[in-house]
Amino acid sequence: MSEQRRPLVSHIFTADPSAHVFNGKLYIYPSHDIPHDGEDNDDGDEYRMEDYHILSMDNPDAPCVDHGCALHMKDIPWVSKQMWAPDAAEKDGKYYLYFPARDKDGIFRLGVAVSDDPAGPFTPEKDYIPGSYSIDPAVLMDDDGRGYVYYGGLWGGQLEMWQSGSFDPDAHRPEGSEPALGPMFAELDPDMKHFKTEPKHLQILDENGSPLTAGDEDRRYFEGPWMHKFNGKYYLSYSTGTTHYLVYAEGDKPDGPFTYKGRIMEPVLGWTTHHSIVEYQGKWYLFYHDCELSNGINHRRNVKFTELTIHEDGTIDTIRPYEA
Ligand code: FUB
Repeated sequence: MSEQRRPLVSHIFTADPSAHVFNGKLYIYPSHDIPHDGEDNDDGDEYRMEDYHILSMDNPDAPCVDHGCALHMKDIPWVSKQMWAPDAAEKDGKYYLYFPARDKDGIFRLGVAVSDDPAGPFTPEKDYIPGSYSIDPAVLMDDDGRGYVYYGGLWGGQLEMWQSGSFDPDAHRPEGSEPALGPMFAELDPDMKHFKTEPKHLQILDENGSPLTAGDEDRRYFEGPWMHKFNGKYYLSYSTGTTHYLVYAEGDKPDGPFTYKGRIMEPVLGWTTHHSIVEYQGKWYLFYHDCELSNGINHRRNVKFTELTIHEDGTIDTIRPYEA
C-alpha cells in the first residue's frame, strides 16, 4: 500500500528529506530530530541533531527501511553540534554524504563523508570543505558529469553573516526593498571533496527581471535549496522560511539567473519546510516533512512524500498538503 502523505517512519523523528534514485531504489537522506523539552528560538537551537539515518524504499509503493546510524558526530573531528539537513551524490560507484554542522567555534560549515554503499556507513573527512559555510547543501550531478552544490540558510543558518566574505555575527540583515540574499553555488572539484570554484550568491529575479527583495517574503529565498533538471532547464526550488512556502524558479544554466515561477506547496504543520524532488520511473515525487507525529512540535518532524505534477513546459502544480 502506498505510504504517500503519511510519515515514512515513526520510530524516530526525521526531517529535510533529500531523495535520490541509486541502483533502481529510492534512498532518502533526512535529518534525525532529537526530542527534548527546550524552547524554540530564531537561531534554531531546538534542532539538536547528532547523527544521520538513511532510509530506502525499493519503489514508491514499498515499505520504508531505516538502515540505522550511518554517521555520528562523535566520529567527526571538526563538529561541535547540530548535524542539520544533508544530501548525497554518487560518482564512479562511490557515495558522498554532504552535511552542515557547527564547527568548534559555533560556525556552520559543510562536511563530506564517503561510502561504497548508498546506505552507509559513511567515513567523514577530517575537516570541513575548505571555504564552506552556512547550511543545507544540495548537490546536482549534471548530465556532463559535473557536480554542483547549492547551499545556505538565513537566521540560524548564518548566511547573512558572510556578506562581507568573512564571518561577522553582527552583519546587517537585508530588509524591505534591499535585494534578497540568494542561495550559494559552487562547482565541486572532480574529487567531490572540495569546491572547484569560488562560491557565489545566485540571483532570483521577478517576472520583470528585477532581483527579488528581502521584504518579498512570499517569494524570496530563505533555506533548503534543491535543483532538478527538466527538459534541459534548471529548476531551483527552496523554502521561503517565514512564510512557510516551497517555491521554484527556472533558469537556463546551473548557476542561473533564475526567474521565480510559483509555489510547489502550501504550508505544512510546523514552522520549517524543506523538500527534494526526484524522478522515479517517469513519475515525479516531492519529499517533504511536517510535524504530524508530534502534533506540531517544530523540532519533532517526520518525512513524507507525494506525487508531483510537472507539465511539459516545466510548470509545477501547487500541492495543498492536507487536501486529496
Ligand atoms: O533541520 C534543521 C534545519 O531546519 C534545516 O537545516 C532547515 O532547512 C530547516 O528544515
